[in-house]
This record gives sequence, structure tokens and C-alpha cells, in this order.
Amino acid sequence: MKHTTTGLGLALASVLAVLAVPTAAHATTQTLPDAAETPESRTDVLATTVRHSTTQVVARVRFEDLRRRNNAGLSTYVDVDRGRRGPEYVLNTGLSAGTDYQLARVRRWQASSTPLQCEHSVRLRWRREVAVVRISRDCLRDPSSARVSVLMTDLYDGVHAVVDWSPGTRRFGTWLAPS
Ligand SMILES: [Ca+2]
Ligand SMILES: [Ca+2]
Repeated sequence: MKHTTTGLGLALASVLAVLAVPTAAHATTQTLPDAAETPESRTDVLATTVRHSTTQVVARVRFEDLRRRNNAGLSTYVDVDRGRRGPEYVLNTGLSAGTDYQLARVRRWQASSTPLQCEHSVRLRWRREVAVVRISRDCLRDPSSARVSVLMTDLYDGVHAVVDWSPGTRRFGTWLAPS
């Protein structure tokens, strides 16, 4: 019995160790809260968590109220080259059920290539109000670090658009090394 308890304690300790993510410049995960500044849009971004693992970069974007029907989209910009200003890649997706999405190379914050055929995905989790954007490191040419900026655009009344950048207009989270 005592042995079992100790084993469970060790298992718990290792789980906690995994959850304890560093926040230094070379962290592998960063969560940034975002203010609710676009009351017109249900898909105002409330938080973004970016993780850089040994296989992929994952951006988990939480919205105020994600529904199956909407006129909103999300651009996830990924910066992988510190020597070149701005992001090198963007994954553009809608936020409604059955949406299409594509990954492309970027020049001056605009998609500048045909859609890339490497491994990437978007999963919309309605009950959690979350979009999970995954991009394989292969797509990004195995960068030593990466940082992310997201842009939500909502044509909320079918005519007018509001935008919500996180963490700010053309601003990025911290550089994250893979681990
Ligand atoms: Ca926001
Ligand atoms: Ca760059």
C-alpha cells in the first residue's frame, strides 16, 4: 500500500514538473492574456498560449464566445528569423464550422506564396471557445526559436470589420526555443 502511494506521489511530482513552464526569454510555452476590446465581436481574443515543442509550434487562442456560425477569421503569424524583419509564415483560417485554412510564406505581413503542403492543422473547440493552430517544425525549416502574433478579423455585421491583435498590433510574444 505504501509503495503504491509513493508511486502515485512520484507520478504527480513528474506531472507537476511538466506543468511548471519557464517564463524566461527561452521558454517553450508562453500564455498571454488579452483585453476584451472589441465588444462588437463575439470572437474577441481573450488569451493566447504558444508552445514550441520538438516537433511543432502550437498556438491555442481563446475567444470570448466561439460559435459554429460566424464571419470571423484568424491569422497566426510565425516569426522564425530574427535577422529578417517581421514574420516568415502565416496560417490563415476561418473560425466557423467546416472552414478552410492554409499556411503560406509571408512578406511584409502578407501571404506571399502558394499554400504550403507540409503538416499543419486547425481545430476549433466550440465548448472551450478555443482555436488550436498547429504547424510542424518541418514547415518552418526547424527554427532554433519562434514567436507568434495573432490577428482576429470579424466582419461582425456582414459589412464592418473589427480586428483584435494579440499581444498587440504587429507585436509578438517572446522567442520560444523548442523543447
Ligand atoms: Ca482581445
Ligand atoms: Ca523574421
